[in-house]
Amino acid sequence: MAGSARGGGAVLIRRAAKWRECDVTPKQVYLSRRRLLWLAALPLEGVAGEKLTPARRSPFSTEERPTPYTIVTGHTNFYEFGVGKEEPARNAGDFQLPPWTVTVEGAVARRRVFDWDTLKKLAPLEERIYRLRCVEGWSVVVPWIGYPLRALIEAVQPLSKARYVAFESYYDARRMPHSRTAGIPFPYREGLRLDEALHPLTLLCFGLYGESLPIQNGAPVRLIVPWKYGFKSIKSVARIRFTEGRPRTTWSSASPEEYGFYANVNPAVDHPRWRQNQERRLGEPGLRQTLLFNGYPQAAPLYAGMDLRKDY
Ligand SMILES: Nc1nc2c(c(=O)[nH]1)N[C@H]1C(S)=C(S)[C@@H](COP(=O)(O)O)O[C@H]1N2
Ligand SMILES: [Mo]
Repeated sequence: MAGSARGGGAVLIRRAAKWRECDVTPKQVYLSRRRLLWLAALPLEGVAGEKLTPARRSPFSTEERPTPYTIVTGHTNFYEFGVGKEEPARNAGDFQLPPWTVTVEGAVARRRVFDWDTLKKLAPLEERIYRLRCVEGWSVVVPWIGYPLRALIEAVQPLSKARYVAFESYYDARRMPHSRTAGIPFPYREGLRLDEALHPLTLLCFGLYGESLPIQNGAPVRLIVPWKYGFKSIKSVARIRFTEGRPRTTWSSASPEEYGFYANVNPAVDHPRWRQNQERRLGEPGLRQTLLFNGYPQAAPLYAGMDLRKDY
């Protein structure tokens, strides 16, 4: 029986201020039997694993060597499918995506529900090889496939009062039982200032390594904001809302003194309990220096006049 070999440590529930992404102990054993039952009851259409051919390679791509596919897809953070790095790949293995729509609402002239085909064809797909730096101190280089989020924003025409964009992940507790012990509330939420969302580096991402996104990397569509810590790059986006006020986001609400709204990669601003000036590039020995804005200085003008230590 799946899970029987994993043993069952006590679930460690900590106060919100003590949570980190990496220190909530998983507990999944007692849920595995129920999981099989409802998977059988809910046959849904899937779209993962399809070949994707980007029209071009973006000039924003790094020349750095991409992290091997097995690491990019094997070591992930996706708390809906468990908190261990190898858990999402294992637990999402037989997950069937529901027929996908993305609802766009709030302060826009054209509120709409994008069906999957329309969303995917909104702009030409490009390959973008980006660094991704997790706040936990590891990084990867990934050949993502997608188009600038800007294309979607232009299609819905934000009203002049819109200043932020809020994102919400797909969530179904029954179908994501490992999420119940993750220690954070779901659905997962993230947000950007509108000008950050419009920045040419901000990618609406449909694939990696020439194929549609594996479930554990955020199928079928996710955000990639390469100059920010990885938790801003929300997976499996189902809802996008344009707002006047700054939206509440999952990690900055769970532990505000540890995770800010901006979460720009910054080697000079340490996390309260660990340093941020170095990182471990997965698949490589040793440590690398972490770069301001994760090595994307094009993002710097967005924060002109701001104190990056205060607005972290
Ligand atoms: N919905 C959702 N999105 C998420 C997460 C998550 O737990 N749930 N984890 C975030 C974190 S902490 C990181 S580092 C990146 C990791 O992306 P990757 O697993 O594809 O490398 O996804 C982010 N997006
Ligand atoms: Mo992360």
